[in-house]
Amino acid sequence: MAFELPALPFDPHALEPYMSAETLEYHHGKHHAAYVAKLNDAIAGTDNADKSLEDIIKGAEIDSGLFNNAAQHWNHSFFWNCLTPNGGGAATGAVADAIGSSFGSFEKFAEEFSNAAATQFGSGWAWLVTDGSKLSVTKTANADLPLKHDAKALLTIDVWEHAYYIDYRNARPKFVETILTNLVNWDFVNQNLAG
Ligand code: MN3
Repeated sequence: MAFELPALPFDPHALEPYMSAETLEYHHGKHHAAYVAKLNDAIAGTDNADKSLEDIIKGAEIDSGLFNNAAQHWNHSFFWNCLTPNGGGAATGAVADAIGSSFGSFEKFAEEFSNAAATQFGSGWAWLVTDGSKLSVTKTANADLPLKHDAKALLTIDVWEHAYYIDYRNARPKFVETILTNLVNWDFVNQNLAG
């Protein structure tokens, strides 16, 4: 079964002025779409054609073309759900409690997460993850993701330049701060913690 580009979970203009429709037109409509198309080309007629996306990622060699396109399809599908209009600010629900017990305070978490996003050298992702008991912050390069390291992703920010260059030029820290302040979908993060 071929994979399909998922529709954005919000109107392309809904995240303005923090993330423009133009950014989403390129990031979702061109970059994410290209990962899906290349993934489908890579699995067509192979044993992977009938596997789940997660099983393809777990079985693929890291940094291979198959891994990169499968993981980037997973990462972007997850990232869109991490964003919502009128989101951001302090965490809510069970995630707020888990952040408090794991990091000491929301401010300490935000500092650690922002630092991971800012210091990921080159393309990659910053993550809030859980090992089943404790929450922690990680960063990965290129297409790499927590699933490949036996951790469960709760929240991510894409820090590839294509994620922010149209709206923020080279100011990656401002992009990250804006997402944390205005766009994080804490309901989705809570679903991931509970699921
Ligand atoms: Mn991206």
